[in-house]
Amino acid sequence: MTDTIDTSTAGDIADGDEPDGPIIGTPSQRSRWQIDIPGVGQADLRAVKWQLYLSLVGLFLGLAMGALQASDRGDFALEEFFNRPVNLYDAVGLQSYYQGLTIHGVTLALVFTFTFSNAFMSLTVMKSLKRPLASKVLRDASLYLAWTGVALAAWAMLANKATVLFTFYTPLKATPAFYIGAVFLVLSTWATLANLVLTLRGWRKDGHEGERIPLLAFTSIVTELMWFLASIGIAIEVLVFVLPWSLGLTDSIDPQFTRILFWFTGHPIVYFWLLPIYVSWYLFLPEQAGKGRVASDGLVRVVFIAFLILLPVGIHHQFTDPGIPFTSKTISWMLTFCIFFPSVATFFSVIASLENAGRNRGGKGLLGWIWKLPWGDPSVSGQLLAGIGFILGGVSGLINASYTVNLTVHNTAFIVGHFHLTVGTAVALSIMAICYWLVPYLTGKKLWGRRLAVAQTWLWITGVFIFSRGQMQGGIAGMPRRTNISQATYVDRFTPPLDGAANILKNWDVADGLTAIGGSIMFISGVCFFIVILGTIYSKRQVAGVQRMPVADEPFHPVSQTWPILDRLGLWAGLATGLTFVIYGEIFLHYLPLELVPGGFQLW
Ligand code: HAS
Ligand code: CU
Repeated sequence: MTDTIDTSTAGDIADGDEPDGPIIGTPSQRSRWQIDIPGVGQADLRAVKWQLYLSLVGLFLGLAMGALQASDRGDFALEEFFNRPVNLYDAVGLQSYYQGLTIHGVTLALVFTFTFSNAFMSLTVMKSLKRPLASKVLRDASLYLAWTGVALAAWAMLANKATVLFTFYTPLKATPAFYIGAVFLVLSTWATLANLVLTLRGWRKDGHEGERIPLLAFTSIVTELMWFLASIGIAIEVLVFVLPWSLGLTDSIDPQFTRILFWFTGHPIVYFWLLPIYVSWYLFLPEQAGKGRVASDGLVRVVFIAFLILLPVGIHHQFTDPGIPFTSKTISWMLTFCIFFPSVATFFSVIASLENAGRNRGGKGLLGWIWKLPWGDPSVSGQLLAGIGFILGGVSGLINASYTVNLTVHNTAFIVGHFHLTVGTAVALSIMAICYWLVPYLTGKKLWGRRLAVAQTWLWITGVFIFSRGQMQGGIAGMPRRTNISQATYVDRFTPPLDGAANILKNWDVADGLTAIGGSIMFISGVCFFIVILGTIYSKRQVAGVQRMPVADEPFHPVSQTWPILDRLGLWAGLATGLTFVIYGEIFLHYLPLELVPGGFQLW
C-alpha cells in the first residue's frame, strides 16, 4: 500500500491553502518535509493535531489523579513513614477522593479516548482514501465542540460541582455544565463520523463506484459507525432525562432506568476505545515490526462487523441490578461470550502478522522470531507490551462475563484490575506507543528521547501488572471498588495475614500496597511519556523528506478473495439495530412505566 508521491508542488503553496498535491509543513520546512496523503493541507493537519493534543491533556489530568489515588492506597505506609496522616488531595486543593476519581474517569475514559479517535480515525481515512476530509465545517466543528465540551466539564469537575464519577449514576446530580460538556464531546465524535462518511461518499463519486472500500478506511468507519449506534443510549439518557433534571426543568428521575440507558452505551463504549487500537495492531504494527502482512482481509472485516452487530450486551454490567428480567441477563452473558471471539481471532491473526514480520527480519524456529522484532522501537515495544497486557485483560473479561462468578467480583476492586489491563493498557499504552510515530509525523520533528520512550513502555507494563495484581487480589478478598479505602471504617477480617508479616501487613494491606506501588510506577511511566512527547514537539531536529504512515502491505488473503457483502455497511448497521431492538425491547417491556423519585444528591 505504498503511494506514489508527487512532490513537485512542494514549496509553492501559501499558508491556509488547500492544495491538490501533497504538501505540508511551515513555509520554511516545506521543501524538506511532507506527509504522504495527497491534498491534505495545513488546516487539516492542524485539526488532527489539536484533537490529539486535547487527548493528551486528558491523559495528563487523568494520570495526575491516578497518582493521588495510588497515594490513598499507600496511605498506611505513608502514615507510618511520616508519622502523621498525609492527605495529598488537600494539598492540591481537591475536596475529596471522589472528586479526584471523577476527574480520573472522565478525562481518561471519555476525553483521552474520544479525541484520540477523532484524530486517528480522521487521519487513517484520509490516508486510506488518499484525500482530505470532505467537509471543512464538520472538521472544525468536531474540534471546537471537543475543546468547548472538555472545558465545560473540566470546570464543573474542578469546581467540585460534578463529583458523580464517570458513570454519573442518578440520583447523584451534577451541575448542567458537566452534562452539556459531555453532550458537546459526543457531538464532536458524531461530527467526525459524518465527515468520514461524506469522505467515503466523495471517494466513491470520484471514480470508485463499485470498488471495495480499502481495508484501512473500512475498519475506521465501522469503528465510528458502531460508536454512533452505541451512543444513542447515553444521548437519550442525558438529553431526555438527566440534563432537564439538572437544569431544574423536571424534578424527578428514575435511577434504574437511566442506569440501563447508561450501560446500553457503557458497554460498547469500551470497543470504541479498543477498535482504533485494533486498526493499529492489524494494519500498522505488522509493518512497523518488519513489513509483516495482514493475514486476511476478509477476517479483519468480519471482526469489525462482529463488534458492530454484537452491540447490545450492556446488561453484563447489571447482573446484580433489580428490575431487569433474568432472561435478558442470560442472553447478555451468552452474547458476551460471542463478543469474546472477534478478539480471539485478532489475537491469532495479529500474532501471525508479527511472526511474518519477525521472520522477515531473520527470526528462526518456533519462537525465535519474537526476539527479532524491533523491541528497540518504542512504538513497537509499546504496542507489543500492550497486547501482552490485553491477554490477561481479556481473560479477566471472561471471568466478569460468567454470570455466577460475576456475583463474586462485581463492584469489587477485581473489576478495576480488569479494566486497567484493557483500557488502561491495551488502549492507553498503545495510544502512547502510536504517539511515538504520530507526533513526529504530525509535527515534522524527530522523536526525542527514544531510549527513554522504550523504558517508558516497560515501566508501564511492569506498573500495571503489579497494580492489577493488587486490585484483583483485593477484589477477591472482598475489597469494594470506588471506595476511599484509606478512610474506610471496616477492613477485611477474613483473609489470613501473610506468614511472618502478621504484625506489619494485615487484611487488605497487601492489595493496597501493590496497588500503590504499581500505580506509582504507572505515573512515573506517564511522566516519562510526556517528557518524550514535549521533548519531540519542542525539539529543533526536523525530519526531511516525505513522512510515511506505516501501513501494512496487501494481506495474504487479499480483498479479491472476500465476499463483497462484507462492505454493505447499511446491512450490518441494520442487523445491529434489529438485535438491539429485540434485546432492549424485552427489557423495556418488562421495566416500564418509569419509577420516578424526587430530588437528587450532591454527596461530596
Ligand atoms: Fe470489560 C467491565 C467483560 C473487554 C473495559 N470492562 C469493564 C469495565 C471497563 C471495561 C472499563 O462481562 C468497568 C466499567 C465500570 O466502570 O463498571 N470486557 C469483558 C469481556 C471483554 C472485555 C468479555 N473491557 C474490555 C475492553 C475494555 C474493557 C476491551 C476497554 C478497552 N468487562 C466485562 C464485564 C464487565 C466488564 C462482564 C462488568 C463487570 C462488572 O461486574 O461490573 C472481551 O472483549 C475481552 C476479549 C479479549 C481477548 C484478548 C485478545 C488478546 C489480544 C492480544 C494480542 C497480542 C499481541 C501481542 C498483539 C480475547 C488481541 C503479541 C506480542 C508478542 C510479543 C508476540
Ligand atoms: Cu462490557
